[in-house]
Amino acid sequence: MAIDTQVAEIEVETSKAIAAASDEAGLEAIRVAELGKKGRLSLLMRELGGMTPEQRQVAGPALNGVKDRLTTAISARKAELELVAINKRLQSEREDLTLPPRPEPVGALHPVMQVFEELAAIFADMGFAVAEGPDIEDDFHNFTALNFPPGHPARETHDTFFLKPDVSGAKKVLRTHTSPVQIRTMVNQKPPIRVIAPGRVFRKDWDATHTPMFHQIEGLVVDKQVHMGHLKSCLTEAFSRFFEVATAQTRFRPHFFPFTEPSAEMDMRCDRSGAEIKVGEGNDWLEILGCGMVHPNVLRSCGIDPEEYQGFAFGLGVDRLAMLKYGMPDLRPYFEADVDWIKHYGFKPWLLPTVTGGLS
Ligand code: 2U9
Repeated sequence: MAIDTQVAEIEVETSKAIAAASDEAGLEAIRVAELGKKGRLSLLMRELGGMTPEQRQVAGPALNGVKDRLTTAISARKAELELVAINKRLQSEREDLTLPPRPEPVGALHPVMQVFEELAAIFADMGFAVAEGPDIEDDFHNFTALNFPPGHPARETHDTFFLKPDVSGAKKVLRTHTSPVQIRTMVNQKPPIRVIAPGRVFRKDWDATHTPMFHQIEGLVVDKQVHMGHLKSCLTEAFSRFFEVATAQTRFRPHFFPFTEPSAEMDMRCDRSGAEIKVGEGNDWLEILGCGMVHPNVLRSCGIDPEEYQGFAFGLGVDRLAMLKYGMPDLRPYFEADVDWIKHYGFKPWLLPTVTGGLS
C-alpha cells in the first residue's frame, strides 16, 4: 500500500479512536500505539530513509503533519476527559450546605450528680450497694414503717405533697426522704445489709435555701452486733475521703429522729476564716449529716428481730454538700439550665470518680 494511503488510514482510524476514548488511560494507550516509539507512525517514519528524495519530500511533511494533528487531538481530548472526571467527582462529593452545622457539645455532669457518683464510689469501696426506689410512695413506706406516730408534723399536708386519694381513700405521697428505699430493702433482703440510697425527695419548701425537690443520700447497715462505734468510724472515714483530706475530726451531737435511737448530728472540723469554708482543719464546726442506730420499731416493721440484729443509718442533703465542696455560693442556678453555669461548675461525664484514681 502506498505510504500516503497508509498515513491517511492511520489518521482516520486514530482520530476516531481518540474521539471514542472514554478515559485518560484509554487515551494514553492510543497515544503509545500510534505515536509512541514503536507506534505505527514511527515505523513509517523509519521507512523515510529508504525513499528517493522526491518521495521523501512528499511523505516526510505528510507524516509530520499527521503526527502534529494527532498530538493536538490527543491533548484536546485529554482536556475534555479531565473536565468530565472532575465534574463527576464534584457531583459525587458534593457537600449539602443546607444541613445545619453539628452543635458543639455543651452538656456536662451536674455537680449534684457528680457528688452522688463520688459518694457511690466511696461507699462501694466500703462494701455498700446502691439501692433505688419509686418517687411516689405509700404512707407505710414513707411514714409508718419509719416509726412516725400518727399526728407527727411531717405527715401534715403543710410539709408533704399528697396525691389525690385512690378508691380506698388512701393518699400516696411524693417521698419526703429516701428512707422508704431502705424499708423496701429490709423487707426484701435478709441481713447483713449495707446500702446507700441516693435520690430525689420532695417537700413543700420554697425559699432562698430550700427547693420543693432536692437530693438526699441515705445509708443503712444492718448486721449482728452493730453499734455506734461502727457508725462513727464509717462516717468519719467516708466523709474525710469525700472532702479529700486525711482523717478529719468529727463530733456527734445528740439529736432526735423518729426512725433512729439514739440519734445524732455529725459535724466536721472546718475553717471559715477564708472566702470559702475549708473542711478538715480549723477552729469551727460544720454540720454534715444526721444519723443514729435504727429504731427497734423500724426493724420490727420490716420483719427483722431487733434482739438479733442492729443497724445504723445516716442521711444528708446532697445539694448543700455539693455547694460546700465545690464552692458554689447559690442554690438557684441548680435549676436554671444555664449553659454558662454548667460550663463553669459541670463535670465531664466520662471521668467517673474512683477512690483509687481520684474523686474530682
Ligand atoms: C431507715 C432507718 C433509718 C436515715 C437518717 C437522717 C438521720 C437525717 C436528714 C438530713 C438532712 C434529711 O436531707 S435532710 O433533711 N436526715 O438527718 N436520716 S438518720 O435513717 C434511716 C433511714 C432508713 C430504714
